[in-house]
Amino acid sequence: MRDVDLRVYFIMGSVNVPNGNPLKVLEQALHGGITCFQLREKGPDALQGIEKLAFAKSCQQLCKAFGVPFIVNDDVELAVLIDADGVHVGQDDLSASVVSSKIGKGKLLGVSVHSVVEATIALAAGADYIGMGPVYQTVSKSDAKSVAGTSRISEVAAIFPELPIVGIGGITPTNLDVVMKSGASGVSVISAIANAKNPEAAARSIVEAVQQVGVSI
Ligand code: 3NM
Repeated sequence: MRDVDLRVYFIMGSVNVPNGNPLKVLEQALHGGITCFQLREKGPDALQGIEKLAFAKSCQQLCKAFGVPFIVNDDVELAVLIDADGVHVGQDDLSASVVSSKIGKGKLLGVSVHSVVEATIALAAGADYIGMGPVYQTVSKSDAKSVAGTSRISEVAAIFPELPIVGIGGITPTNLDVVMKSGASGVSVISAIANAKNPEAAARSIVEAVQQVGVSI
């Protein structure tokens, strides 16, 4: 299991910033102190082909400049092509074990899970961390499952104490303490940063809230 700093894990695609400049938002989030970034270019209006490739490379360059891992959601070919730091897959995407063999050792593998059984399978497939949600109601994922709270996170954390977990779904600076206290290593957010008037300040307030729970950044 490779080590990754998941404490403030920002996820974004161009569709999450419809009226602004997503690269600017990412840059501001990096200035604000995010510790990990995932490019999640999904949905009917998502960039495709060469535009997606160019956008991914720009995001990757920004992350590199800040020493923050750059992870690609689902698109293993893209991740391999541009030598991303890792890939994140859901249960409906390519199986984690297939992804693991495609990206090779040394790259990060993240898997979204919703139960102890799925966590067990993800771990066996070589997952470096798992995402669990939606903890709260989310507006950013149209096919999100029903709100799960934090009980499953506690359950998985108790069984696999070494497996890093990130909570996801509707997380903000004011509701993340219970997520961290349930055993998560960090929080993943889209809208709390992407929809903020000031993404840098928004990222910083998440960093500070995580610190207050007792995890130093
Ligand atoms: N996955 P926001 S919820 C990408 O439950 C994603 O697995 C989820 O966005 C899951 O921070 C979600 O705006 C969207 O709620 C998170």
